[in-house]
Amino acid sequence: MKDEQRSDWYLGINACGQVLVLVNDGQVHIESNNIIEYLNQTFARPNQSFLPISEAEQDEMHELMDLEDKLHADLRTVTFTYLAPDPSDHAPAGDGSFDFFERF
Ligand SMILES: N[C@@H](CCC(=O)N[C@@H](CS)C(=O)NCC(=O)O)C(=O)O
Repeated sequence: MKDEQRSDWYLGINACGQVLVLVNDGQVHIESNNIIEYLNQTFARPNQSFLPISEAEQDEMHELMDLEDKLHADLRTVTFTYLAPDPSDHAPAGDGSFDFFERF
């Protein structure tokens, strides 16, 4: 909300300036879909996958993740071009709350 994703510090770990980023064991991970897969590979216990077990459900999950990935870029364009082009619009109200529908 404070555009911190555009700070030098943040751009140093994600040159795209997008949220989110995971730093684990000194390694930087970007792209939420890749982070989901990384978390599953790194932290899921045997027989306790975070992801669906069946191949059909995994295929469906990957289709949905791909769809979201493509849709997200379009939503970003619409948001920053038409809905909130001024970065000051991104700042939360005084108490830190943010009511998207109240603004538009
Ligand atoms: N493909 C990226 C998209 C990340 C993305 O668009 N993040 C948004 C927040 S949900 C963001 O950083 N918006 C601020 C900006 O683009 O400046 C991912 O899935 O990690």
